[in-house]
Formats: sequence, C-alpha cells, structure tokens
Amino acid sequence: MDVMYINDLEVYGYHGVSRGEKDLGQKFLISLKLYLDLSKAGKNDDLNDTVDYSALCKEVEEEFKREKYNLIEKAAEALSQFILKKYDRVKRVKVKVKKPWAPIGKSLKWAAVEVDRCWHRAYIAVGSNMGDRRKNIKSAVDILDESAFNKVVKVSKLYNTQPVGYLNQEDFLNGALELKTLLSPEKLMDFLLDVEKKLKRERKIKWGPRTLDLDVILYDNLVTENGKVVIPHPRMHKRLFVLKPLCDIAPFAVHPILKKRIVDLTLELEKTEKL
Ligand code: PH2
Ligand code: MG
Ligand code: MG
Repeated sequence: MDVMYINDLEVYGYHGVSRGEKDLGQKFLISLKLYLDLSKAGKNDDLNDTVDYSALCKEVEEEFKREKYNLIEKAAEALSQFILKKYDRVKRVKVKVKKPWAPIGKSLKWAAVEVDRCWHRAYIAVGSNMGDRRKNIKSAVDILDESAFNKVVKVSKLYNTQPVGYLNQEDFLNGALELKTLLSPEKLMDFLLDVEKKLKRERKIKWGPRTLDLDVILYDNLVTENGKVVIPHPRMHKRLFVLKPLCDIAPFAVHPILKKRIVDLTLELEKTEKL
C-alpha cells in the first residue's frame, strides 16, 4: 500500500498530567504515516484524488488543540480516530506524538508514543419484531454511523421473516450491515449491546421478542471464540434470515471456517428452507 508522510508537524497543545502542562501548554511534534492508494492521483495529477496534506495538517492541529488530555497515548489515539473517520481514503494510520519539552527535570530529545490503527470490516445481522420494526433498525443504523468508531458502508434490503427457534412471537424484520469499525470484536459487541439497550431491548426469553438484535456475523477473516464473542457467528450458515440479507451486500465474502462463499451457502440453504 502507498503511504503519505507528515513529519514533525509543530503544534502548541495542552496535554499533560501536571497542572502546569494543562495551563501553560507546550510544543508537540506530530508525525503521521497514512496508508492510502495514491495511484489515481499519480495518474490524474488531481488534488481531489488524494488527501490534501495542507488541509489535513490544519484539521489535525485544530483537533489536537480541542481537548486537554492527561496522556499523549490518548491524544494519539484520538487523532488516529479523527483521521480514519474523516478521511475515507485512509485505510490505516500511524500517529506519533512527541513532547520535546517534557517537564521531567532532565534533558532529553523527546518522549513519544506511536499508535498504529486501521479499519476492520465487520458484517452485522439486525433483527426486530417489536414496536416499529423499520424505525428501530433505522435508529440503530444511525447510531452506528454517527459514532466515532464506526462507519456504515452498506445496508441490505429488509426482509419479513417467520420466527425461528421460539415460535410464539410476531414476525421479524431482518437485515444485514457492512460496517467499517475501529473497535476490537469484544468492544464492538459491547457497543452493539449498548445500542440494543438504547432501543429499549429487554432480555427475558431466549430467542424471544425484541425491539432490536444486533449480532456480529463476520469480522475481517477472523475465527475466534474467547468466552465473550464467537466469530463467525456459530449459526449464521443455518439461518436464512441471516444469509439472505447478507447475500445482498456480500455475496462473495467467504466463510472463514467453511471456506464457502455467502452466495453458495445461501443457495444451499434455500434448497431446504424458505424465509
Ligand atoms: N433471531 C433469533 C431467533 N429467531 N427468527 C427470525 N425470523 N429472525 C431473527 O432475527 C431471529 C429469529 C435470535 O436472535
Ligand atoms: Mg440473534
Ligand atoms: Mg444477539
């Protein structure tokens, strides 16, 4: 992947554990390594096909001065989130924050941290069978898209489906989302549970009625099972209400254990089941 560098951008900021650092401020040096495809700009010679590093530096400076954090770790993390969310072309970023005047009572060239962050791709199954089902799902999509850590890339059609598992309940509306996320699978799960709570989900009956259900189906090519999350979702390949909408937005994604494409899993299940 191509890269763009910003080296030692000088910004006066107010991050630091001690009172003096927050009140008086000090000089920081910010270095960025942006991973993005530069081939189009290389061909067209057009600023619209790349990241304008002049605008980027201005925005990075503004963002860096907006808050007073204790730690340069937090300042670097916040900048990485800001850049990835704001600059769609940037797939991965390394952010290094140096303090050349770190007040430690000794002489040093600088103290610094560097974080390396990238977007992950997750597929989320959504379902609702209580209240205004369409509105619940729309609200969930909006909350996800507006958060600093996620961006909704695609939304499938929504399907009316008969309940599976616990039958004595209303029909569901089911769909699937493609998400770009900066969160780990565990943090993403916590985030989704929070969104469910915001939309008044109550957990009473296993597989019972709910205003909103959000499940992580796939996360990059990850296979994991750590007590908190199981990825890929263990029942995804047996449930048409998951596969059918997923097939709309990711027919050629490959199930990382079964090594089959979503479209093939869907066709296989459609032989024996219907929505
Ligand atoms: N979710 C369940 C159990 N049963 N049935 C349908 N049709 N749609 C669902 O989303 C669904 C279900 C548990 O999450
Ligand atoms: Mg579920
Ligand atoms: Mg769930």
